[in-house]
Amino acid sequence: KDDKNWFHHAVGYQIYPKSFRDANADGIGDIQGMIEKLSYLKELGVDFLWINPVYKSPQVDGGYDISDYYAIDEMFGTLDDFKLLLNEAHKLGLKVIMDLVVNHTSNLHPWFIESQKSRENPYRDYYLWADATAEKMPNDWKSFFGGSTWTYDDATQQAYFHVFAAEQPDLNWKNPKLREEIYKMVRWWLELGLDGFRLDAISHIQKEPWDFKIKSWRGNGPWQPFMNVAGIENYMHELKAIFDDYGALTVGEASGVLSSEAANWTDENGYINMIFELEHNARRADGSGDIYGFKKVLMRWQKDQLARGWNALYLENHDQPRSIDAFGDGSLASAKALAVAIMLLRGTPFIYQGQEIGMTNFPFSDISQLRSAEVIQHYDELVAQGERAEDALAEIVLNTRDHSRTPMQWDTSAESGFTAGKPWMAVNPNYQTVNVEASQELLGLYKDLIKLRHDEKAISDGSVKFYFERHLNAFVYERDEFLIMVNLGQKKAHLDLGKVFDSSVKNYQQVLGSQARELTEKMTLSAWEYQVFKRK
Ligand code: TEU
Ligand code: CA
Repeated sequence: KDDKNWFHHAVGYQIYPKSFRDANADGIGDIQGMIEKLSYLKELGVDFLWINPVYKSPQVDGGYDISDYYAIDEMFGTLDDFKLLLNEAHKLGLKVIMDLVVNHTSNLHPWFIESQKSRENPYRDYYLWADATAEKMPNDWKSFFGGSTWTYDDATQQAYFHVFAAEQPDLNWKNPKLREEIYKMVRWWLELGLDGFRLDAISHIQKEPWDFKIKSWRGNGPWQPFMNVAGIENYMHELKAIFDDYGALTVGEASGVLSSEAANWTDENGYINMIFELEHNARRADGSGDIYGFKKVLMRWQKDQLARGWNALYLENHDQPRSIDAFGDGSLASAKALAVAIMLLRGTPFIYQGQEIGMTNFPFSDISQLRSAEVIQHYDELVAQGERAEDALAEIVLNTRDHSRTPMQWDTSAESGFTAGKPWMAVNPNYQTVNVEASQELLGLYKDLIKLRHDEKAISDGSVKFYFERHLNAFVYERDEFLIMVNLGQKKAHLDLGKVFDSSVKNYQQVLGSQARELTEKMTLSAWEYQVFKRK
């Protein structure tokens, strides 16, 4: 399995280190904790790990504000711990990738501290500065985290640019010296033995914030001026050359790259191996997921990258509420149906920690239980605008990313076996019934699905074809000799295969299913039913 397309039959597992396992009882997950749990991951059957940022950071944005790219934050351990993790993972045949966060640094990175000192400072041009006054920013662009993309700095009477928090100033990729520094760092980690990167917010690295004619509302929304802007291809080519040197595995968080353009990023000549699309996460006003929208987005990405290109598949990550509540109805049956729906599509699936045991959203009842700075800021803004505290809380709780950041639920012991101390964020009160020991049924299904990806060429490399595309909640697709049918809802789904299906239903046998069944021309799928059939 040493081919360069090894990721076609691989499955990734995303670890949010702060909440995975705390080995030294200070309440914060750490690298030693990850090492302790490698055997669990090996047994699950995944092939590689994506570890969220453990770099040195003031932690304004969960470690996505890096103050030293070459150091591990003390709260997680040391560089030696990290090397040990790499070593132990590699011994088990698990590859490891980390976030590459190079759209911005922390405002406490030495480059920015220098940059802020004067207009003449040699590091000034590592960031994006423009003339402004305290009252008037250079343009009307809006940051992802609310407010202007500019923060005025009185000392030099200019403003600096940031698409996320003010503590995350954007780097100036036009500066060749900056790029050299970044490339040196990328090589350094690959030399150390890291197997690749998840490229954070990579589609934002190119922008023209000095072009004051570009208004924020251009095309489909306020963020267009810094989403996949022309010129980005030069930087991506330079990065690709490094990735190629090391055979690095790369997955880009590249919002703004349309499904129709994605193959240019991910095919044989593309910059990276695959892209996380962010479109399928759309929510209704009540915070619940839009299943029909979910289906439509996934089908479009699958089709647009069928002739060329490759998908990254996921239900959850550290930025989204838990899928069992967002797209499911909180039931185990819904978690299982969602697992089958996503895991057998064409692409590389990523499982987010806790998804495999059916972890749920957290019943937040007080603002003090939340941790994400931008959510708390949003709450404060709502209250300042006169909203009642409970209404403001209800609004942010609908889709706060804190839902997915609570500690991993290992067992029924105190604090769910996550820590022997006091956890940095409360453990979900349902840990007595939702934990690794108690959730063997869902875990078993994930293991079966991973095994299918490893063993069946049709699932790893086969084609994909969809049926009943306009059905509101039945998700039906064919991967060569496999037929996957999932009811992503509580309402029965009546499907007349006889009308659309080319092959004879008699030639199929059940591989997996939420109940024993034969394939027939007329099928009625019950609530959250899933079926996987294989042609004999
Ligand atoms: O998220 C970034 C992110 O979601 C945006 O790039 C996206 O394009 C935008 O929200 C459009 O919908 C990543 C991390 O996953 C997140 O945790 C960090 O807070 C963020 O980058 C900043 O580094
Ligand atoms: Ca710890």
